[in-house]
Amino acid sequence: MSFMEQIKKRWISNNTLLCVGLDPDLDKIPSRFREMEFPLYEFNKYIIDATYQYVCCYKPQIAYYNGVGKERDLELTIDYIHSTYPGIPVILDAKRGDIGSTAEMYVKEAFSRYKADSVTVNPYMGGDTLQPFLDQKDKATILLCRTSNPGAVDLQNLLIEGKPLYLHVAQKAANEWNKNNNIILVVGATYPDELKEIREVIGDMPFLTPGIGAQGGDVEKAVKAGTTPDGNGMIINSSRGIIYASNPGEAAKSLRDEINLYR
Ligand code: OMP
Repeated sequence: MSFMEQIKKRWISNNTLLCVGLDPDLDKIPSRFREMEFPLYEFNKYIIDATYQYVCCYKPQIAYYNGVGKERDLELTIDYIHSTYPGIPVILDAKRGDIGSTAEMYVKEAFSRYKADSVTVNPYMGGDTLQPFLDQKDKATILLCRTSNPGAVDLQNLLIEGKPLYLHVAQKAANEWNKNNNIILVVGATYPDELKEIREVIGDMPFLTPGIGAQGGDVEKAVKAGTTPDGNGMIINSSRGIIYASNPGEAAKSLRDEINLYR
């Protein structure tokens, strides 16, 4: 089953738009995991076992692993999700993007090495650099469109031909690049007006929406602005807000329920 089919199924069968971000920091995880051979993997297993019923997918951010030489923990984590909870897809958050021949290697990294189902990509080098990702019909390519951080305005809001750059990205994605129907857009929860504006121009293309929890995004505003008319269309990520909660299972359930209130 393709990523898009899996995520749509999971939105409905498990009634959830929540994505838990697996961004474990060795300095912040409980000390009992630190002495283990694969500390980040063991911590992730604890998070996954506590939250799997409440999520539509998981999103490990690659820097938390390769920044500290823990790539094996990432491989083991993705393998654990697929083998223990089949039907829950994995987004590798790597924000790749480079000329075509290098992009081919990034495709191998995400899909052959790590066996992710989807990957985040920076679209600013243009359509040819996205093609190797988009050619993977069963995988989803998640393009940065309007990110959640305060400095997003520096470039993404610049007006070009009267329109902010992020709208150009959204429209190119919807009208030119999405021949295989496998594009998702990153639009942060911290900017609900932009969520609404982008939703209006792109129809029902899904959003990956980070910025809930630690970054302070408002759940009600984000869900109301970003969902499609059927109450789906969003993958809403929280990383630190869930993984460092005293009870991650309860935190995931409560965020899923809060999201569902406004769908
Ligand atoms: P928390 O703020 O801890 O919930 O983490 C947010 C996660 O989403 C991190 O893995 C970020 O790298 C990622 N992210 C953003 O925070 N903002 C964006 O605009 C895009 C992403 C992303 O692509 O996932």
